[in-house]
Amino acid sequence: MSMPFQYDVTDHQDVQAIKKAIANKLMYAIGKDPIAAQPKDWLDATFLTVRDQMVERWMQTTRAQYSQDLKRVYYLSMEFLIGRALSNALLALDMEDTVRTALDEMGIDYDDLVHMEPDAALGNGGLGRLAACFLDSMATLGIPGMGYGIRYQFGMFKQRIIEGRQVEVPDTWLGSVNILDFPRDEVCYRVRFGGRVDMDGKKARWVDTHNDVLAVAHDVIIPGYDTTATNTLRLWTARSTREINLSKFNEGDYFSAVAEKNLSENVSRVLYPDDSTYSGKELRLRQEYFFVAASIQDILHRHRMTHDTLDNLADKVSIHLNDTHPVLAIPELMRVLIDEADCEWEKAWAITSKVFSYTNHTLMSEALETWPVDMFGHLLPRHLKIIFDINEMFLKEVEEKFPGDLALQRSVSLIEEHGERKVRMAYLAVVASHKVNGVSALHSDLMVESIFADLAKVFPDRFTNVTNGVTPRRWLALANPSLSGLIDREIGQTWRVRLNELAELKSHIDFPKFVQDFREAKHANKERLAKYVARNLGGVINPDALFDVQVKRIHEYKRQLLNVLHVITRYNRILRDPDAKIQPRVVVFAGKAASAYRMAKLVIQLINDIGVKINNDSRVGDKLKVVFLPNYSVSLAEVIIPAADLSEQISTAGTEASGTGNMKFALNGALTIGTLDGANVEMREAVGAENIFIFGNTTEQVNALRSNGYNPRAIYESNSELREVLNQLANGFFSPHEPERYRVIFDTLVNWGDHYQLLADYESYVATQDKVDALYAKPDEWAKKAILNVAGMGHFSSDRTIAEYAEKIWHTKPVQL
Ligand code: F68
Repeated sequence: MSMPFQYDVTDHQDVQAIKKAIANKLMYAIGKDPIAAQPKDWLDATFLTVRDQMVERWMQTTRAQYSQDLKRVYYLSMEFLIGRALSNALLALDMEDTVRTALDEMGIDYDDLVHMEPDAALGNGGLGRLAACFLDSMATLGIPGMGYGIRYQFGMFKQRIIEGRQVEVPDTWLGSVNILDFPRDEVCYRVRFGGRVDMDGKKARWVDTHNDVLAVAHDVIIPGYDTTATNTLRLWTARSTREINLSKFNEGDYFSAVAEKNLSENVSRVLYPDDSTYSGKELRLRQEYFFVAASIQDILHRHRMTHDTLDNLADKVSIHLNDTHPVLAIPELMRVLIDEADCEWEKAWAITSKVFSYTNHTLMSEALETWPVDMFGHLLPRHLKIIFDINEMFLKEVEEKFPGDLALQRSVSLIEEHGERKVRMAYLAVVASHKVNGVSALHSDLMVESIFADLAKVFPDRFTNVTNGVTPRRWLALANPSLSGLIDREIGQTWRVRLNELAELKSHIDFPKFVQDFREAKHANKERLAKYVARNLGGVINPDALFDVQVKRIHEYKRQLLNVLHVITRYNRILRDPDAKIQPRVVVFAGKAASAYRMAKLVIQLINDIGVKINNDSRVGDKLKVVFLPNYSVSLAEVIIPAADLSEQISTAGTEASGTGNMKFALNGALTIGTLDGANVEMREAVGAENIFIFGNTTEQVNALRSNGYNPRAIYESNSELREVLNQLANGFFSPHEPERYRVIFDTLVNWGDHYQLLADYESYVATQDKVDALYAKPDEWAKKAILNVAGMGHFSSDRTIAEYAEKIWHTKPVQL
């Protein structure tokens, strides 16, 4: 697209100043002569230059936050999936054009440079990315917020696909660029483990701890968009309390001297790469306590700098728990208040239960954390005692409200008593928080009907909903310049901070030129993805085909397999009638499987196997291609999502808490094919039922099948197309060298109950895919519906989400600058 009057939007003086600054950084901070500098050196120098600009804003904001004595929000999360920082910072500071020109004049390509930055992949999936979107929105809205997490040495593993199988490779992101973070050696707290407790009334002395470790802070600046407001993400790294064990060292045993140091520093070594089942490992419990213990000390330290009492803590501090992973912050705050700040138990509890709030992200029982009482008591004896005390007080309250209901008491107890005794972390979170929220309307309803049903009887007003959102800065402005530029031309640029303004696009579907330009923007993004595929996989995909995309963690409940069943169905149809007209499709998959999740890994292998078969079948040609893109990440998502025509959101109804990919796709002009699950339900409301492809059973129908008997084999027997597909899996059609490879998938679906009810939804899914084809054959009608999706996504900005948290839960106000 060429603009008729292109003028230089960058100020010449700014460009010269930036050039000089980058050259200075290159010489004086990196120590490189520009003639000898490598691309990485230029990246670092640019980073440092941009960081200087951020630091001024950062200090201004920090000073204003202190002087206005505002209530602060602390967002505790084991995961922050922030992705690349440089391009995001340049967007926030409105410096992209200036830096691009400056680099260009120095012979450096801006796009090459920003793409060199590795992702900070300190998270698994949706939960971690949500935390990153929230930081962006809190900064942009000026809410005094701070993220606390762990600075893992190894983030989310890198995924390689070797002979169709996932292979995990360590992610050594810290080895490369890490210029945005400020190490704070002086911000350092001791975190204790083990030992025993000497009681003195309700107060205790926690003594004889061992394997203590130091938590050292690293600060990452989080710039707000189009505001001087910035926030901080503080990540903790473990450092041994003794650099090396001197006595062992002196005895000549160098290795065990160093081994001890390594052991204690293991606590921040690696992110647990599992988003579906909690590990139950002691190291994980250590990680959880490590980061909350440091965070609580830091929070109280900051409070005490400007207040001489903890009595007003709940007026000045809100601590938000991102799932149950940081829930140990509750007994930790109680411990500090009682044992160290001489608070009475009742007062400590009054403060604690006003400070905390908790978000639940899953209803799946295998993901709910419960820690064996034995392990817990061994590692955190004082905290276990506090939890027992909280439980005693709480069960008394239950007895008062529901006298004699022992079944209820057993059901809501913080300690699971049958089998090995376990601490129920989600229950502790509910009992100690003043608000508990789910992440979509449906999920929040189900939450109080299922996992928290009995707790909701005790605390009916505690539960609420805050539907997720995504930041439009990264997920539209940065990821999709073609569409962003077009939207700017139509409605101006302020949608970046007021996403509801996208609704103005609705009336523009009547302008053929706009519809045409919209189609061209989508096409450009599809070409960009096709190039990526050619460069990274060597395959050719046709940008004129329908791009049908499912990218997310690989999990049975997300039903990538249902998608596969449809792909094979299409393949069979093509072979059965090679001359029939059929809408060409490219079906794109990406996502990581937890390393121990056998079925998820097998699904990855299956996708690759069917890809080999279908993509190399000359009878199929361009009609169908299957692509598995390795190593799904934030940066890869930024390339894939803008290129999608169709977004697959096909989880079994009632299983996906919200989904946030669904929002990113629709915001980028894809139509959704989805079940009535998670936030899909609200997206349908927002974009209009006629602009989304909904199929399959509802949550009620899913539950009815579960309780009244579900017979997948009967479906298998009665549907011939489905039977053919499943037989191909059973008989090795896609794995001729190992015919038994996918029999377990056949059995899971046909003989072992098909827990996620793929077969129940198959017919409806395939019929809906046929409707998708029919609509795609009318490109303008398709484009208009896609535009109405973009226009309807205003509600799903994380700015709206954060504004709701601030008002309903945190009661915080923005800083005045
Ligand atoms: C990570 C670690 C553990 C132990 C358990 C779960 C996870 C995790 O990553 N969970 C996760 O991503 N949940 C997702 O949260 C999103 C944000 O709320 C939701 O949109 C998704 O529906 C939900 O699955």
